Amino acid sequence: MAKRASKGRGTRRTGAQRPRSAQEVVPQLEGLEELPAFADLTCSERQREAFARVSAELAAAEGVDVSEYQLGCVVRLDRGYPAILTAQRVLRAEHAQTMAKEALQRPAVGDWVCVRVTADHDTGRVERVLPRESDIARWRGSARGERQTLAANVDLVLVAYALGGRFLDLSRVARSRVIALDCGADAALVLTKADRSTDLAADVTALRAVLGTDVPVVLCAAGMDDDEAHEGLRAQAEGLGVPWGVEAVRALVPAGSCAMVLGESGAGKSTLLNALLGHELLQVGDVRAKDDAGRHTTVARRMVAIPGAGTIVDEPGLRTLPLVGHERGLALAFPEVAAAARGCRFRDCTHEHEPGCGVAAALQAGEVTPERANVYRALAAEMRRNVRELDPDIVL
Ligand SMILES: Nc1nc2c(ncn2[C@@H]2O[C@H](COP(=O)(O)OP(=O)(O)OP(=O)(O)O)[C@@H](O)[C@H]2O)c(=O)[nH]1
Ligand SMILES: [Mg+2]
Ligand SMILES: [Zn+2]
Repeated sequence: MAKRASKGRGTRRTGAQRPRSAQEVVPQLEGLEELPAFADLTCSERQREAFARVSAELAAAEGVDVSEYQLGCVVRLDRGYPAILTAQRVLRAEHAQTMAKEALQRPAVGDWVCVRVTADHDTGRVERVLPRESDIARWRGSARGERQTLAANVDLVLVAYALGGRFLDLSRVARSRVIALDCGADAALVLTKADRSTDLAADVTALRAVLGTDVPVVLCAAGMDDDEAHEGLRAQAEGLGVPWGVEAVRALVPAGSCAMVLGESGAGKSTLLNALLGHELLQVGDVRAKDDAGRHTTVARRMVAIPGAGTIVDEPGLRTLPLVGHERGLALAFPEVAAAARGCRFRDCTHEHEPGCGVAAALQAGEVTPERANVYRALAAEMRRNVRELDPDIVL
């Protein structure tokens, strides 16, 4: 039986209550299960060099021994408090005051950091975040909001999308991939709750038409217990040429690599990770009967080591994924449409009705499909709108 949230929503602090200290809010280190081993995490050469440089500089500036600085990886973030894994141990850490003063990047899960650990303390202090190989971020609070890093140094974004909803949200799936590519990671689509789809073939065909055939797609129903039904779905998936089940997800995340799950609340992300782990580590929540919406069960960002594979970061569900300045990601996700758009007569062509439109010509010539052109147009239009809102003087 899966662990379930006792309440629909997290209890909210009211103004009258005193703020709780870190010790009260943050789970004790003893309770941190399934952390990866330090040796299983991959730190790039560039990050190692940065660590050597930064720790030497800090040691010289502080007049302390360089051995007080260690290389660590942020494996958990609970309400902003990181847990850091070093070659020696796992420790809670606070942020160095200089980080706020100098407006330095705050660490995210997956970040490699330079952490100061003194022998008489059981907590560390994050001094610097080392350069990121990828930075999976989303725009929070529409176009005038801010970029929020969800996870760093992730190789692959597992876009979790639940089948059987009111409609198949092609734009949601496409935008998730655009964001992953824009942020320097690859993306794979994990279609969860396959048992709820009323027409698996139609769903897969429609998604493939928009994503193209080179995007890995996996079908699964990790939250369904019925073995017989699983076999039926596996056969259907095989018939459609789509890898089936939890093992197919595991195969996407080879040892030494790091992935994260990205999806709406209730998409079944934690359920999937529990199935990969082989036991119910992560809390799973109900969805609202009315509209299938999840209840934001996962609140911590947390890296778990998957047996026989790499690591995966469980994430809280995200309702919106606005596109703001993701042109590069859009071009990477839709290269043939972006190439056609470069041939448009007008620089601000919307590819809807303008004369001399390269996309319209490519559609005519069959070089671009209507399914992909439609989603590209919609996402590009959204980006144009958002950038205007961000800065009314910019014309795209
Ligand atoms: N029918 C069906 N239900 C599933 C499946 N996988 C998950 N569920 C249900 O979907 C609900 C939400 O699952 P979670 O794993 O908590 O979803 P989540 O994406 O982690 O949600 P947040 O943590 O809120 O972001 C639970 O009631 C699960 O039992 C599945 O394969 N089939
Ligand atoms: Mg969850
Ligand atoms: Zn055009």
